Amino acid sequence: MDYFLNEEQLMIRDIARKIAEEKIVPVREELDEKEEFPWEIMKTIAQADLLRIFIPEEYEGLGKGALELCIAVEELSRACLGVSTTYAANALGTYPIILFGNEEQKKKYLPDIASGKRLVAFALTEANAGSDAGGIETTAKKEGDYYILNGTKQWITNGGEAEIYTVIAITDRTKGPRGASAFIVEKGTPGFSFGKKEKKMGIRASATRELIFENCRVPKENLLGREGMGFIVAMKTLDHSRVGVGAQGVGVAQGAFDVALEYARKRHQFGHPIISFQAIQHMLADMATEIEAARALVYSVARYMDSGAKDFSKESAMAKVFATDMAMRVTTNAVQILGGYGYMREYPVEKMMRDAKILQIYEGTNQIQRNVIGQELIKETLKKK
Ligand code: COS
Repeated sequence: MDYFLNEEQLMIRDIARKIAEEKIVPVREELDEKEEFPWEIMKTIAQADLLRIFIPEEYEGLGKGALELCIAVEELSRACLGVSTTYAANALGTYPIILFGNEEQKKKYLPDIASGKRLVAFALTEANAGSDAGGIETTAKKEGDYYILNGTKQWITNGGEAEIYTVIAITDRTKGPRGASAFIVEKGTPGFSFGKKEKKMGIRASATRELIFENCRVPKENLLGREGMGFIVAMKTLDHSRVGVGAQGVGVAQGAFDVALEYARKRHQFGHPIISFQAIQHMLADMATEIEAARALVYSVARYMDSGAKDFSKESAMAKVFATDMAMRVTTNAVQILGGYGYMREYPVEKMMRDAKILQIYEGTNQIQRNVIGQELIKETLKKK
C-alpha cells in the first residue's frame, strides 16, 4: 500500500533496507548463535546517519519524528530483531534527555548520541518492579553536590555496551510514584558496575544486563527535570517509544511473511506448489492483511504524535499491542507454513518467532498496554459526563 511517504522518509527506508539486506541478513544467524553484540552493524548504522533521525537539529540530529524512526526500525526488524532492539533501545534511553534534559545536558550528550560515539540505555526495571514500575527500590540520596545511588537494575537492554544510562531511582520513598527521579549516569562512574549478562530465548544479538549501583556518586547536574519527576519521565518516555515496538512487530512479521510466501511458491507436495492449496493461501492472506492493518495503525499513530499531539498514551499503547500480538501470530504461522523446515535453524523463521515473543513483554507487557488503553477510555468517558 502507498503510505504517501515523502522523499526523506523513502530515503530513510531505502538506506535502512540496504543495511538490513547487505549487512544484517548475512550475519544474523551467527549473531544469534554466538549471542554477539552487533558493534560493526551499529557503526554502519551510525555512518548512515540513522542514529541522528530523532535527535533535534540544534544538537546535530536530523530533527525528524516518530514516523521516520518507525520506518528505520521496521526495516531493521525485518532482518533481525536483535539488531533493531539495540537500535530502538538507544532511542528509548535518549528520550528522557530530549524530553526533560536542560540545555547543558542536551549539549553535552545529544551530539555524541547522534553520531553514534556513545550508545544509550534506559534503566527502569528491577527484580521486583516490572509491570509495577512505581515499585522500584533503587535509591538516590542527595549528599552535597551528588546523589548517591544504591540498587540493582535488571534486564537492561544495551547494558554494559552503552556509555550513557538514563536511570530512574527513588529520592523520596514516602511520596510513592511522585518520589522517583531520573538521572543520567555515565559508564565508569565510581560505584557503577555491571552484573550478569542474560542468556535469552530470542533477540540474542542484543545485550541484556544488570546494572549495579553501590554508593554510586552521580553529580547533581545529572538530575533530569526536577526531583520527583522520575515516574513521569519514565511514562512519557514509554509513550514515545511504544509505537516503535509496534514498528518492530510490523518489521519482523513482514520478514517472516516474505520467507513463508517464497517457500510456499517453491515447495511442492502432492505434485503441486503448496501455495496452490487453499489452506496455505488463506493463512498467507490473513498474514498479509494483518501486517498491513498493523502498519497502517503504527504509521497513523506516529503521524499523530508528530502532528504535535500532547497526549498519545492510548494511541501508542494501541499500536504496540496490536502490532506485536500480530507479529507473534504471523511469525508462528510462518513456521507452520514451513513445517519441519520452519522448526529448523536452517531457515530464519524459527529465530523470528523466538525474537517476536519479547515484543509482547518489553516496554510494558501487552496486558499493561490494555490497562493503559482501558484507563484512558475511562478518563474519556468521565470527561464526556
Ligand atoms: N504520562 C504522564 N503521567 C502519567 C502517565 C503517562 N503516560 N502514566 C501515569 N502517569 C502518572 C499518573 O497520572 C499518576 O500521577 P499522580 O500521582 O499525579 O496521580 C502517576 O503517574 C502514577 O500513575 P498510576 O497511578 O497510573 O501508576 P500505577 O502504579 O498504577 O502504574 C502503569 C501504571 C501500570 C501504567 C505503569 O506502571 C506501567 O506502564 N507499567 C509498565 C512499565 C513498563 O513499561 N516497564 C517496562 C520497562 S522499560 S523496557
